[in-house]
Amino acid sequence: MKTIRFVHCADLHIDSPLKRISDIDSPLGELLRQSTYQSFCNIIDIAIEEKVDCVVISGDIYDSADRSLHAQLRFRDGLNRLSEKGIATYIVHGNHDPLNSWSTKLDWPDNVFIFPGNRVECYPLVRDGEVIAEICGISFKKRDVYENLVPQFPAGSGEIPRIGLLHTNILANTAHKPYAPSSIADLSNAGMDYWALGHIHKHSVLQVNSPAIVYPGCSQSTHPGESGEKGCCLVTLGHGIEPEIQFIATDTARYKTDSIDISCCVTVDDIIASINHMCELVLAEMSSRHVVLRLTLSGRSDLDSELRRGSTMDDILPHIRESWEDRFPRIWIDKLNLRTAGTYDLELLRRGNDFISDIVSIYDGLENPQSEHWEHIRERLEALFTNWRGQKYLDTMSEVDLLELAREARDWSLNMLVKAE
Ligand SMILES: [Mn+2]
Repeated sequence: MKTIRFVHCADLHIDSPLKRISDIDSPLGELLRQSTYQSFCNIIDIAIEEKVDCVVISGDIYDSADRSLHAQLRFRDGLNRLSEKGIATYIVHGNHDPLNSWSTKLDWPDNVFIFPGNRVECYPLVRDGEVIAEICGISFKKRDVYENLVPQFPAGSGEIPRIGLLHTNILANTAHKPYAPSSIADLSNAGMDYWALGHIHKHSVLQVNSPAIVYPGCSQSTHPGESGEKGCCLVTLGHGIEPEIQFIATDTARYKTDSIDISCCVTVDDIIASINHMCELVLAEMSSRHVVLRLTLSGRSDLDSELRRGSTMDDILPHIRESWEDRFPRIWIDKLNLRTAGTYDLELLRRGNDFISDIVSIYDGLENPQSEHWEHIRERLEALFTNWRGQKYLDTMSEVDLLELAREARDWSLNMLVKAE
């Protein structure tokens, strides 16, 4: 039995505008705007270098349903390069680029298979005149598809590898809109060897075999909420052997959130030096990618009150940005948050007999995760964290995160109260 090799990508969001980043300088803004297309070009390069049999794309090629002709022409350029090398491309559309907004005015290269939206279709993958695999899929015909599409996939003969292409939200994931919901059990019983999924922007292998169920994640982050590496999967699939799934980063810009403890800093210059040091480390870690960094200053420091005075923080940020302006690849500090606290003696405040000591004792009570305060807080927060819209912007919080947040709130309160005395 022959093995096949293919590239699986999804959620390219070509020509996505910048999201949730303000006041970025225009040369870097342009680089970030190009990053979705650059990443797609990198995927095409990998497919050609690796001499794969085909490329499968599991939806959200464009960022919006009113896709620009520009984005479509660029996408077609990439497919042309594959077609010239005899590499077939199989495409389904997702909620961001449903078929009812798909341009019919363009000619697509040979060997490009676009799945219809009204039924599951299966196309053969042919090598040297022989059918070596079958690729089945269905597109979103409109944006809001809330039915489970998996039961429509036909059973196969079991003689050649089969790949299923689908833009879907695995049922349990409440962080994303429940488009075309399905479950691991549904997918496992559909007679596929590999499920090439799209929609969830974080790469994950939900099942390694029988069948493999894979989200490659988006190919390029488009906002600070999507941190970490992004790319595609290079897959080797043969009947009766465990699939080999290799994630390859293709992104050209990356978003990172980090914090710096400034408790050892004696002067504002020390803080600036620490931030610059971190920028240096982050650039080295990102190996030739542009970086958007969101930083938080933390720790107890005598500098706390100085940092909170007047426009100190507003002055530090442009100063640092300016000093990194000429570096390439670029690094940009998108936000500089302040989570520091003063160096007051907490024990002394606790022993007092006043409003401040009451505040400290309330927060001391929160140190016990079983306390009834927490029960109230969790009740209030639940709706926010189980809602898909809330989850899109907020990470799930562990007990440790909540305790950390409570301490932060205590420090904020005490900073204001102790200073006011
Ligand atoms: Mn998407």
